[in-house]
Amino acid sequence: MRPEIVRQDHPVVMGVLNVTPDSFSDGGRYTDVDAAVEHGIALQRAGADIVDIGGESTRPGADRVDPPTEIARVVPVITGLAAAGVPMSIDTTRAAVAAAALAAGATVINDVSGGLADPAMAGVAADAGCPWILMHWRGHSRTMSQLATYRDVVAEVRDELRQRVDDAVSAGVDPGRIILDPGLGFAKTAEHNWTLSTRLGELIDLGFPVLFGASRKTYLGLLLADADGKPRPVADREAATLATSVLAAAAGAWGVRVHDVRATADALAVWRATGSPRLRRPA
Ligand code: PMM
Repeated sequence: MRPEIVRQDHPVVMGVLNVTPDSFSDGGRYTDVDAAVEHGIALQRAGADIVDIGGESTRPGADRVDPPTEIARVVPVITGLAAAGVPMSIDTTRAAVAAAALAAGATVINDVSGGLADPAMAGVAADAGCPWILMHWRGHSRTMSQLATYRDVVAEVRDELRQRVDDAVSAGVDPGRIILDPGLGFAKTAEHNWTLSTRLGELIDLGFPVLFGASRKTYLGLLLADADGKPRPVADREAATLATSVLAAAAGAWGVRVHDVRATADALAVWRATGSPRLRRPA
């Protein structure tokens, strides 16, 4: 296990490796095990501290896959990357998938449902004693856009994440292994994402490391829409993603989850070389 990754003091770079046919950015590119393992190794060489392996797309409207399919997608890739010494998280909402991934060599659970989707997940995390990323979530991909209603998105995300932490700790999870994530784009409109980005410090104030996952998401495409209102294509949102990563680091985020690891590592190197400046927050 690598619980020390929770205490790492520079922004952790988490590289995305989806072994799905339908994820919005890299879907279909790494369904072949060898290609996926090769890409995972390349992500580590490019500067990823950890590679996040996902076997089920969480893009809005995506259909669910059954657990054996999800396991069959991720386990061979995790086994190959573990043999190459690449640290990995498993991006799943299912306890059975998490357990299989940990047995194959993953060392962190990345649960976009924050423990809500599968009541057995907390037991797996507690037994493994591994870091557990609890993301803010209100429902599966098919329904989440209807759940994007908030009076104060930051206050509600903060309160709901605090509840997820309380549930995890009651189930025996070590609070020192918990990482939180605002869940950009999950039951959030573009405006919600911007508000959460602007007030990220209020989530960091909960006292847990915070992971920020903006990479190539729809709200960046909308920000950069052309004169006809056509969103910027996924592959052309990288410069905007880099800006979000540097700003998240400056706000005090523990880590960023990104597709282009090398560009992110370069941008964060510039941030560090200028003294890791922190954003000043209003009093
Ligand atoms: N976003 C996606 C998938 N997994 N996990 C965490 N912790 N945070 C995120 O924001 C997040 C995630 C969706 O993006 P992808 O399809 O590029 O993986």
